[in-house]
Amino acid sequence: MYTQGLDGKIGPVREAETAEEKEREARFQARIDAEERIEPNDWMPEGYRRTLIRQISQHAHSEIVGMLPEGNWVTRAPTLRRKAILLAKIQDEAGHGLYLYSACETLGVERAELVEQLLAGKAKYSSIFNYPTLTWADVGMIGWLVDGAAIMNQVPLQRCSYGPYARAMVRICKEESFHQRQGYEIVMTLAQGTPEQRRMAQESLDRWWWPALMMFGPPDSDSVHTAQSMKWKIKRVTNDELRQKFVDVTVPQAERLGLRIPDPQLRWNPERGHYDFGPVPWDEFWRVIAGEGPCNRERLEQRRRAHEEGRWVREAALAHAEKRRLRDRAA
Ligand code: FAQ
Repeated sequence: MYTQGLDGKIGPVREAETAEEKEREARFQARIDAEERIEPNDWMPEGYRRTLIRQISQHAHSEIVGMLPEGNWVTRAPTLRRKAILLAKIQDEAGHGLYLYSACETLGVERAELVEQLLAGKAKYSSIFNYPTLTWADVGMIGWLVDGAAIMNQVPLQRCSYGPYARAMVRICKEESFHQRQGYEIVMTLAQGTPEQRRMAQESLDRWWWPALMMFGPPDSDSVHTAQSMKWKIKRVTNDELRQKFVDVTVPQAERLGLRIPDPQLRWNPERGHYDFGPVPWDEFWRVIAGEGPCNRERLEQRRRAHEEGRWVREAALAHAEKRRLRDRAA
């Protein structure tokens, strides 16, 4: 198994070597098997800690980079009400990023270090945020499909074995479910609108459907981390199982909207009790996560610029904290 180290480099997890180490790992696994929560001060295998840092930091980065595609529409939202809702949603995503960075810091890594990894292009964030938002319908599609997929993945994470991550997920899921509904409502308005609005919704669904299915990660057969993460109960459900669940709940919603899912092989399979669906374009997925998606460069440049422009705020906050500390000490 391979995990990302604190330096952002991927390396093999060191196996327990001595009898004492093996015994400690066995006790740890027994706690996991008994559904006990692992807390920051508890002993944990290095691989468990590194896997969590990798996953939680990627998740935090996704929330932060995820603000950019929607942010593109704040100035062009069609009404004041839509603008206010969109602003609130984007602020929620920033909040999610902050809870997640905080959860990650409980594992002994500094947030500044994690942000550095993102800006240096060493850390991943969700593939979905490397696609452009070309029309207002895309904002609806992000809420309906992207937040919908995010919730599907995050609900089981509320039962993750690591306490701080699981607890962060509870609040995040509540907010994501509101996000999903606001997206669905935007798409519904368009789907019930003029022929041009309906076309806009359909064209957007055509572009977002496959990237949304890719959010769940590669097929289980190609997923390097799933087996160990399931054993540690970091992940509770596999990538393919979640993808299937997402398809099963989303297809009837599309039917209700009168929109067509762009997959000629999609059909209900009564024997399996699930929808069968066509092959996901995995080549595209691997290209996007290797940095070659339509907007990868733009997203990182925008984050780097924002980080640079926010430098004076961070420095001012630190200077203020230092002044207060000195004042308190003198008093
Ligand atoms: N994008 O072995 P696995 C949101 C990487 S939040 C990019 O299956 P794992 C809110 C994976 O990291 C969306 N990379 O990995 C919002 C690994 O590479 P590594 C984010 C991906 O970790 C909504 C390699 O492929 N949610 O949307 C992706 O067991 C609207 C092999 O994969 C989370 O992060 C991908 N889609 O399973 C915000 C949830 N998939 O690290 C704004 C937490 C896989 O070895 C607007 N994360 N990779 O270099 C997870 O549940 C898991 O990490 C998975 C991947 C399921 C994403």
